[in-house]
Amino acid sequence: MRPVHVGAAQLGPIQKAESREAVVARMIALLEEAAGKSCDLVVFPELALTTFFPRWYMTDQAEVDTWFEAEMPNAAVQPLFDRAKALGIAISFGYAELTPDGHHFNTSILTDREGNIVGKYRKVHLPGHDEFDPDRAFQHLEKRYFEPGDLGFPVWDALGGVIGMCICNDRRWPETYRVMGLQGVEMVILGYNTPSVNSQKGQEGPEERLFHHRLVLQAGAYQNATFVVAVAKAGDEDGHPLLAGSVIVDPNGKVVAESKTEGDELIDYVCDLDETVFGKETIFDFKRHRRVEHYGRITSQTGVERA
Ligand code: ING
Repeated sequence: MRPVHVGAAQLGPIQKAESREAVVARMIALLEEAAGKSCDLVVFPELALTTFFPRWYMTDQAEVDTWFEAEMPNAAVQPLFDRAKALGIAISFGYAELTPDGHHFNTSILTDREGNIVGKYRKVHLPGHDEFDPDRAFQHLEKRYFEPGDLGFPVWDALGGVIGMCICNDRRWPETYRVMGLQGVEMVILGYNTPSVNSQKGQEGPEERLFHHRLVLQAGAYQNATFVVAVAKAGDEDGHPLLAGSVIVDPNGKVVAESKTEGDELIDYVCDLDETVFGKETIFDFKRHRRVEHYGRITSQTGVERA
């Protein structure tokens, strides 16, 4: 048994006018609830400190940068780090990272139980577009405000196992899980802010979005014999609905815990990392079954080519 009691701390909506301090207080309340359940790790959503600002078209870089954190931790989030350390709980959350040399990333971090940052990931698959698109019901300007991540898909030895991170749209791409799977990942933790409606296809609503959301998580977990913990920022942000559906998925692709609301809600599960071993030693024993001599297109091509 290698149990990791993980808490998925779903956040309800964060309005554009809401302060980071108010959000951090909500995160600490979920952390306290997780401590009451003896969680070892608490995972918060993507861009957990602010509203999903990529929905807003901005031309003034100074205004854009107000949504970013120039240091981590910083004064606004220090109370969260302090409380997590006091409770001996590792945490992970997403935020907009502005580096000292002026780069902008959609980032997540992982701490140890003493509040030290031990892992950082920068979102690789940026969805959306970089210029105002009048044909969309609403904007999704992640390609405008962020650069693609430059850290790859690392994993870390933490909490007695092998932990990896990704962010939101990354979960839709099988390469994300497989690169971590090829490093022996046993738990992938991720946050997401997913609009409930497709901005380019209005008839694609929450039911279909929820179907695709669960599909990719269950596939990623099963095909790499890993737990997957996916945590939403959910609910109506200034009139823009975000999908809930936070889930914990086991290495067989089964959903073992799921949120019921669109608000601040903690779900939790004791993940025995030893449950990943059977899949890794049998059906997904990569070294025994993979035939890399036939996979060249996956890294030599970006788009579709016939040759
Ligand atoms: N949000 C969405 C996501 O991948 C999206 C964007 C939704 C892309 C549905 C494609 C289909 O969940 C973020 N922030 O990536």
